[in-house]
Amino acid sequence: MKDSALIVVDMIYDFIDGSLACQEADKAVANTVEYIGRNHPYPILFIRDHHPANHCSFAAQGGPWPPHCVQGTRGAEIHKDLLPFAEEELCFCKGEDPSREQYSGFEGKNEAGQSLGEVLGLMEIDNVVICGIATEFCVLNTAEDLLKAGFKVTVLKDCIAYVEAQGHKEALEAMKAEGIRLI
Ligand code: VGL
Ligand code: ZN
Repeated sequence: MKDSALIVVDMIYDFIDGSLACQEADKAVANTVEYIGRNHPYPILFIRDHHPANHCSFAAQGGPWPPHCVQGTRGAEIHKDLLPFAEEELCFCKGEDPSREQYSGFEGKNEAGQSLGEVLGLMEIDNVVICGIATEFCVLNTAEDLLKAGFKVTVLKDCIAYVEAQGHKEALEAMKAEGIRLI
């Protein structure tokens, strides 16, 4: 599967056991590790929500969320079981601009300043397989942006976790209707 890549979205501690812990997160992480074990090697790209402490997404600034994934804290780190697969140039941070909410990882940037979309293009990837957290926010928005950009998109439905069951269900239905494959 030379032209395929796995994109692991926000499998970071605040979404797993921290301030924004999501439902089924432990299961999603364990299933992702298992999936990688069955399908490695193919490129694995990571998205990280990575906020400054004064981000507009936080309640103190009028946003909907408690502080989460604050730069330099444990809550902003990739889960230890996935860390061995994370190469620096294939980790893309988003949500760094304090004045802008950014659920999609598509414009996330690596240390060299390249975006996810750009790097997938350079790697000649056509098929993206997505897992991660949260279904109804970052997974949905990232999957939709990749689809719009012309990639074939598959979401691993046993490897995603969510804020709220109803939103999770609706996001899966929306993705399916748009032509995103759920397996
Ligand atoms: C996300 C809530 C707040 C996400 C990010 O990436 O799904 N959700 N920030
Ligand atoms: Zn966030």
